[in-house]
Amino acid sequence: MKYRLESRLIMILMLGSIISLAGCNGNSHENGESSMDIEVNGKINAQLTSPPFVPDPIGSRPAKQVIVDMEILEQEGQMANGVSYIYWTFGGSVPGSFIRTRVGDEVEFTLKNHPDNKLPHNIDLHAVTGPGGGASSSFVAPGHEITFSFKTLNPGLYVYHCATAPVGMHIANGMYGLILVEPAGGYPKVDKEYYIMQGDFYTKGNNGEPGLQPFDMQKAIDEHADYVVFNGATDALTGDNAITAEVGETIRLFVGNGGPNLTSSFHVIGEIFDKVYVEGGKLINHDVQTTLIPAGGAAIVEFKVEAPGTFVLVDHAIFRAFNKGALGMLKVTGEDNPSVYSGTIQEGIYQPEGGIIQTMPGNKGAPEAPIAQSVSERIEMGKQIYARTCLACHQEEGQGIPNAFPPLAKADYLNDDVERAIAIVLHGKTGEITVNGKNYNSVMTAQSLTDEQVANVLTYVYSSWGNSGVEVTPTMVTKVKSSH
Ligand code: HEC
Ligand SMILES: [Cu+2]
Repeated sequence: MKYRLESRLIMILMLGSIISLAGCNGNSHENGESSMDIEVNGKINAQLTSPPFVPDPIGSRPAKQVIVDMEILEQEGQMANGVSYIYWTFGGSVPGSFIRTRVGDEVEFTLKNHPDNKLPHNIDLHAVTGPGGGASSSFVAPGHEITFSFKTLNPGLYVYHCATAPVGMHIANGMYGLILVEPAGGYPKVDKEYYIMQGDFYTKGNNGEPGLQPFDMQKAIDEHADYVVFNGATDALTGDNAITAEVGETIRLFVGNGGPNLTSSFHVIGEIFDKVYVEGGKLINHDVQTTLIPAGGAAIVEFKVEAPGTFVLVDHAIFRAFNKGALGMLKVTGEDNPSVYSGTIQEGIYQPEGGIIQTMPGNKGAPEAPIAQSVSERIEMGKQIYARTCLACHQEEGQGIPNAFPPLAKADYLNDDVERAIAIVLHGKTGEITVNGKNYNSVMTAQSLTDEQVANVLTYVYSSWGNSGVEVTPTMVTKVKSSH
């Protein structure tokens, strides 16, 4: 039911952008007129950086044609000590590569979907004035690339994210980042700049449960986050990964919130923000303790570090910081400044003693697919492969996702024809099919598995969730393979 509601919402959103397309010719933004008239002068390749780093400031450069080349990678990474996760990324990091432009630039954006990826993706940049923020022009299947262009009309700090259905799932897996549009002449100079983005994650196992943790759709819908983190992982900004500065330096943080669900109460323990560009826009607030960053929003905060020590970045919804990972560190070195602060300075004082995240044993090094000696071994091995390869789409209990991924549980299509199912896993499937009376017309990409692995995963599927219980052997897989 809830899923269906979601897809109806997407349709309404899409309809909305079609209507707005039809309803207005040209740009109705307050300063659209003048920014649209800025002429570009030459061409450059955008410097893209992974967090916590940002590209060089724009300074006084004139508006140019800016070439952005972004590759989507689906890859396993570490969420917490001993806990891994399959992240979907823009450019190989969470958040995705930082893009830095100035107002009036013409961005020529190429989005590449790596051939090893399993899913189609796209990009919606909040800095874009146009239908779907580019999403409707950038839908790209694995092994393809697509180019679209836009002019940056409004200065500010903007979120970009994937907007492919199920949208929430793509965002929850890490598909977001920031694009900065500097005003003409750039922002005032500071000594250090960093890129930080909060995100909430939903895993099958609870916080700290070791191993490869699949995405949990129901927890995401219920907004029960297992992890709330900066830059995609609990330790992305702690210990050796801390950001650094020296006493007396001015710091600018570009802070975004990918969500998908939670609003951030962004705070640096022991600092006061001298300036906050509220919501990443033009309005500047002064002397701020904690700034709100909505899901799908951003803020720019600036402060000067006057005393040495470790300053801790948190979401001040404080259980998230100490129990779910929303904690980072800024290490400031230099001379004590007793006129500002003269207490005991202890590094790491705020490390979460909640402990689970820190002490879970690693769970790496499972041997590479050995040969199953019995049906029960085959099912056990198949279960692992399912979790790694199929679960993202067909879901934990094989229930699928309505209108997107067909069910495997009690699926007539699956149970009616074993050889057809083998062929689908080997070669992928496109075109309309009917499963349990519902139509699906989507793409399943071919899975790169050995014959043994295909046999194991299908045997697991057939033995689960009320299916027929057939054993699929490697010989059967080899036979189907050679008949194509
Ligand atoms: C990227 C998402 C995705 C992944 C990963 C994926 N599938 Fe699919 N699968 C689909 C889609 C979409 C269809 C429907 C294709 C169509 O509409 O033609 C489908 C169809 C099927 C079908 C036939 C329809 C049915 O419900 O019986 C089977 C069987 C199947 N997949 C098994 C698997 C197995 C086993 C794996 C893991 C080895 C897997 N799939 C991985 C998306 C995926
Ligand atoms: Cu995506």
